[in-house]
Amino acid sequence: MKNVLLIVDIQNDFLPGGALAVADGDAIIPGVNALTELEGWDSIVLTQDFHPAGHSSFASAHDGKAVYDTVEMPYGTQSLWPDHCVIGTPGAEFASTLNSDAANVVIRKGFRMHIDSYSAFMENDGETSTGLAGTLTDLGGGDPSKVRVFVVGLATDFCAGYSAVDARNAGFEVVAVRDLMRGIDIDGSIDAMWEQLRDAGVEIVASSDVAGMIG
Ligand code: VGL
Ligand code: ZN
Repeated sequence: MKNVLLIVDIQNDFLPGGALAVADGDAIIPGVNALTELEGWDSIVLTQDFHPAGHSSFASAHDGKAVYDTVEMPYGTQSLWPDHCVIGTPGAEFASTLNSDAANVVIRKGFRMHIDSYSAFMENDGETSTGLAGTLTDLGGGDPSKVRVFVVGLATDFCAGYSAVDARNAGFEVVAVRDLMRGIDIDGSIDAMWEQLRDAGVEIVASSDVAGMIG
């Protein structure tokens, strides 16, 4: 079994004071850094939400729409967000306290003007791959079931959660590290995501369990 640590969107705009702040988002950083220091990872992947100015997922790009409203896109319903993680701005950068140097792969997502991407694997149209599934399948010698992806990061109910679901859909073993995730919570979306993760066959563990699993 190959073990991969997938660190989702620990960027300034998702931390307290940021444009799309996740409550307590910064509280997970020491624990995430501690995981990066463990021996035994075959790959450490960072995702970076990375939007051009005026991105179609921003409420500001739609006349008469407010943050958290939805719009119909050709690919389905899209939630609208404050402007965040705009390419070239400090908000798009990784948290300065994150041990980002530990990662050998960085996946940028949401950089196409007309498609948002919550997941590290698939953009919101459900068709456009980020390439990560191929990279990790290669790590397993062509067999995704030989790769286990440990998911941490932000936000539980959006990018981290959908990354875990899509990792299962791609055939990987998936572990969500529950105390190293934090959510946004729109109308119960955190609880709904935990249910979706359990239904998808994602294993849910505490960060203190991880060393024993990859050792
Ligand atoms: C995210 C909403 C919009 C996330 C990113 O990282 O969970 N959520 N863009
Ligand atoms: Zn975004």
